[in-house]
Amino acid sequence: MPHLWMFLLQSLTPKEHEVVLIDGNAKAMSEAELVEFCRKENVELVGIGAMTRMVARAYKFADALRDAGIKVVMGGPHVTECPDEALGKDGGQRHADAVALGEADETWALLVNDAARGELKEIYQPETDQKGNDKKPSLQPYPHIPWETLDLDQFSLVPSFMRGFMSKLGDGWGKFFVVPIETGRGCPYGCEFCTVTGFFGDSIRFRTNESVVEELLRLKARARKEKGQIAVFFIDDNLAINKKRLKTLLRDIIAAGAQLPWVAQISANLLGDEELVDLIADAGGKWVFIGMESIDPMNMADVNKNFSKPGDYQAVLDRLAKRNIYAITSFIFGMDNDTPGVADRTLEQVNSWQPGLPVFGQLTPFPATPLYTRLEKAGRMTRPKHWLEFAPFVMAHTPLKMTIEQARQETLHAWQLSYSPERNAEAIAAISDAPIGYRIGHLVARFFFRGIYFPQMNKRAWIKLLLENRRVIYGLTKEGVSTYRAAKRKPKGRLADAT
Ligand code: B12
Ligand code: SF4
Repeated sequence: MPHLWMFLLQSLTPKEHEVVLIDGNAKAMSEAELVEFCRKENVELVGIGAMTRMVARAYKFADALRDAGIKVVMGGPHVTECPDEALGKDGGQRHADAVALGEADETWALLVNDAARGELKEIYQPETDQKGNDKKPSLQPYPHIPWETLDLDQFSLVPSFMRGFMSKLGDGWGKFFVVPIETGRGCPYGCEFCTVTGFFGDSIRFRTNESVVEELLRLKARARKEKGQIAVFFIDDNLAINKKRLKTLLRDIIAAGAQLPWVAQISANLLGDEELVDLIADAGGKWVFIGMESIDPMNMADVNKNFSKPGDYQAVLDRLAKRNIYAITSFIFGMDNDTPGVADRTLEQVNSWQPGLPVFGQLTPFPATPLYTRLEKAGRMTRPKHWLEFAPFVMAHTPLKMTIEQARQETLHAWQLSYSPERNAEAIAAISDAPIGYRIGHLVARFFFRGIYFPQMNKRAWIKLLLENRRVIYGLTKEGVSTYRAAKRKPKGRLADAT
C-alpha cells in the first residue's frame, strides 16, 4: 500500500518545484542506485520518512545521499521522537541535514523554500500554543491528492504472473490497489505502547465529509475506468472515535454512491452500536482492524487499554460477521502477565470466534511512549536502541513471566497455526453460510495476510501456497462456477420481476 505522507506532502509542495516519489517497498533500489538516480535527475533535496521499524535502513540511505553531497531532510514518527539521533547530537553519526518534527503539513512549504534558497535550518517544527503544545493542522481544507492520475501500477497487489488470468475475472481483477485515505487524526485513549496520542495529540480533527466523499468518488471512477479493483484503507487510528460524526460520514458516502470496499481500524469498545455497524456495512466496510492485544484483562490493564474488554470480543465479531464484515484481530505477546502457552490459549479463543485474520506481534517499547519510560525506569530494557539492531520477533526487554526466546517461539507458533492449510479450510467451513464471493474474498485475504510472516514474494512461494491449499481452493472454485452458471441460466424475465 502506498504511504500517504509522500502523496500529501507532494500536494503541499510549492508549484515551482518538481517532486519525484520513490517507495522502497514498491521500487527497491540499492544506496548506489538511489544516489545515481538523484544525480541523474538533478535532485536537490531528498525527504525520507520512516517508522521506527525501518529507520536503520532509512539512515543508511540518508548517509549515502549525504556522502554524495545531496541534502537530506527526515520526517515522520521516529525522527520526531528521536531528533538528536538523526542529527547526530546524541554522540552517534549524523544522518540528516534537517528534521521535520511532528505533523509537517504546515512546515513543509517553508522547508522547501528555505532549501531552495540554500538556507535549510536544522529543525522544522509546528508553531506552539500558549501551553507549548504543537498547533495541529485542522485538515479543513484538505489538500487534493490526485489519485486519478498517479502511477499506482507499482502498488498493484496482483502478482505480475497472475495479471493476465485475473483481469478476465468478473469486473476485472488484473490490478488491485489499496489506497490510504485519512478522514481524521488523533486518538485520546493513550494506550501505553502507542505513539499516536503523543504524536497526533489527544485533540481529534476531521476533514469535512464532502472532501472525503469527493476523494472516494474519484477513486471509484478510476477503478471503473481501468477495470481493476480499488479498496480503501481509512488510516485513522480509530475511525469511530466520534461515533456521531462517523455516522454522518457513512450516511454521506451511501447517499453519494461513493462506496468502495474498505478496511478501517476501530477499537472493540466502539463496535457495540448496531446502527453504526449497519452503516459500516452499507457504506462498503469489509474488514475492521481491531487491536485486541490480549485475551487477559490483567494485561489490558497493564497497558492502559482497559476500555477494550476481552469478554466482549466474541459479541463484537458476531455483530460484524452478521453483516459479512470480518476482523483483522491483532494480538501482542510478551505482555507482563503472559506465560509460556499464551499462543495456544489465545488461539483456542480465536478459533472459537467468527473467523478473521489474526496477526501477532510483541510488546515493543517505541521511543517516547509511556511504555518506554516505564521499562527504562525499571531497568528492564535489554536493547534500548532496538531499532538500530533490528531482529525480527526478538523483544527489546524481558517480559516478567517468560523469556525473550519463549516470547519469540510463542509468536512464531501462533503465525504457523493460524495460517496452516488446515486452519484455512476450517475458517472457510465456518462461514459456509456466507455468499460464495465473501468466502473467496476471505481465502484470498488469508493468503495475503500470511505473507506478513511467511516469505511470499515470488512465483514459487505462491505456487507452493496454492498447492498446499488446493482442496479448499477446488471446493470454492467448483461452487463459484456452478453459482455463476446458475445465475446465467436464470430467465431474463425474473430480473424484470425483481425490479
Ligand atoms: C497506515 C499505517 C501502517 C501501514 C503502512 C503501510 C502504508 N503504506 O501506509 C501498515 C498497516 C502496513 C503498518 C504497519 C506497521 N505499523 Co503502522 N501505521 C499506520 C498508520 C495507521 C497511518 C500512517 C499514516 O499514513 N498516517 C497519516 C500521515 C499523514 O501521517 P504521518 O505518516 O505521520 O506523516 C506526517 C508526519 O509524520 C510527517 N512526515 C512523515 N514522513 C515524513 C517525511 C518527511 C521527509 C517529512 C518532511 C515529513 C514527514 O508529515 C506527514 C504530514 O503531517 C500509523 C498511525 C498514524 N495515524 O499515523 C501507524 C504507525 C505509523 N504504525 C506503527 C507501527 C508500530 C507499525 C508496525 C511496526 C506494526 C507491527 N507491529 O508490525 C508495522 C511496521 C511496518 C513495516 N514496514 O515494517 C506506529 C509507528 C510508531 C513508530 N515510532 O514508528 C504508528 C505511529 C502507530 C502506533 N500505534 O503507534 N502501519
Ligand atoms: S486506541 Fe489505538 S490509536 Fe488509540 S491510543 Fe490505543 S492503540 Fe493507539
